[in-house]
Amino acid sequence: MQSWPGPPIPKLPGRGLPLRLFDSATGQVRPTAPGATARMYVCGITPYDATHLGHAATYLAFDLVNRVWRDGGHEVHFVENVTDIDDPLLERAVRDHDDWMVLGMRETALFREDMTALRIVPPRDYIGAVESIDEAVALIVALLDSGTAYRLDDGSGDVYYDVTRAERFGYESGLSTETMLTLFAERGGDPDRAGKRNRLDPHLWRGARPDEPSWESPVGRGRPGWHIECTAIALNRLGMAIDVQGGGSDLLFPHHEMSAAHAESVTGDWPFARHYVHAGMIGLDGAKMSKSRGNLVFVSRLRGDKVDPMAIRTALLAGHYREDRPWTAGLLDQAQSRLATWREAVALDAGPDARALLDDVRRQLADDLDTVNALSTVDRWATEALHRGGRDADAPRLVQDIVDALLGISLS
Ligand code: 5CA
Ligand code: ZN
Repeated sequence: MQSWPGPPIPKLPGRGLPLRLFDSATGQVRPTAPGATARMYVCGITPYDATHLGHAATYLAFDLVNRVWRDGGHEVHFVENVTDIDDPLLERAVRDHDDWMVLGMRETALFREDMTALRIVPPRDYIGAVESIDEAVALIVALLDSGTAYRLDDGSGDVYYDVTRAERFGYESGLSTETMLTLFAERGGDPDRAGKRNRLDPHLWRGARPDEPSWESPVGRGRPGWHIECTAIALNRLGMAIDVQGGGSDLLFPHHEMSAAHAESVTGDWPFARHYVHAGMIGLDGAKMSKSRGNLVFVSRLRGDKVDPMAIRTALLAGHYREDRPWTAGLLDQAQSRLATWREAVALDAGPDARALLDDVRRQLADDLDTVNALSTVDRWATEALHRGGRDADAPRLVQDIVDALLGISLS
């Protein structure tokens, strides 16, 4: 699939620090330790509605991971998917008398525009579920051959994954079986489906149903399950022991737990990822912002209202990526005035020395992406530059480059 244009990234003097990130599997902030090329898979959108601020916040968090690694001297192989076939997309298309494929293409195009406006560094591989059906099928065949997957014998053509075959099942989320069952039922699973070996078994293949799109394959006619799609797309491009598997915290279970388990079953190798990283949920009016609830603020709507995308970016970075946090209009106002101050300061002919600022921002971001303090560090320099002045003629340009390269905020 076509990705989107990458923003220019200024090169900063010296080199950034190794990135430490909270890992859901161990419950600890641990150093990432990528090789020359860091490998990251981030779950993409299900394109049946426009990008809202919750999506944007999650993609911003992983954009910072990308930027901090690059500043540390790594290449980054970043892969993202588009779930361009799935139940919610089909339901929306039916509701609106729309063609599911055109709906997906339209919302994906809007997503690309939003990502471009927010200056998110694009993935090297941006891959749709539909275009990778053969990849998912190959994994399902391997899982059937090893007895890890099984067919229901009710004529549906459905294939399930036997979770008891995953030696370490549950290690990523660390949840009790009871909680897993609750979340599984809430998030697309079918614990009460008759004929399954275990209640938590997720489907790998959905046999063709009348009025639903389906594809011919060696496992029959139908379409792949959601988790195996992400497994296939990630595994075929990045391999095992990737540096980061990422998404919002609502994906930790079952989606990420299952996609990691699938990868581990197929390869016989462990772990799928060295860090499992999850962004907190953005809320609105006291509830998680979600397409199913409809309490949404769209990035595209704000852009349409002439809101500076850099203010959206700054507003979302003003909170820590792991915190569940509400979106408020006040956040946008604060971001706008913050940006105005920063822009005024970097337009000065000279300012206070900014080398300490570079060290501080690098240290703060390397510490589990502490954007809250990184933004305050820039505030302090800007306030000093505007009120006390400074003699360093290179400082305003350096600060502009730091804010651009590390925080992705363009002040020009
Ligand atoms: N296509 C799947 C992943 S393979 C999916 O979850 N799509 S999505 O469109 O529902 O969400 C896209 C990303 O945004 C996911 O990482 C999800 O965890 C994240 N997300 C969804 N809602 C919010 C929210 N309110 N706050 C923060 N992140 C969110
Ligand atoms: Zn996914």
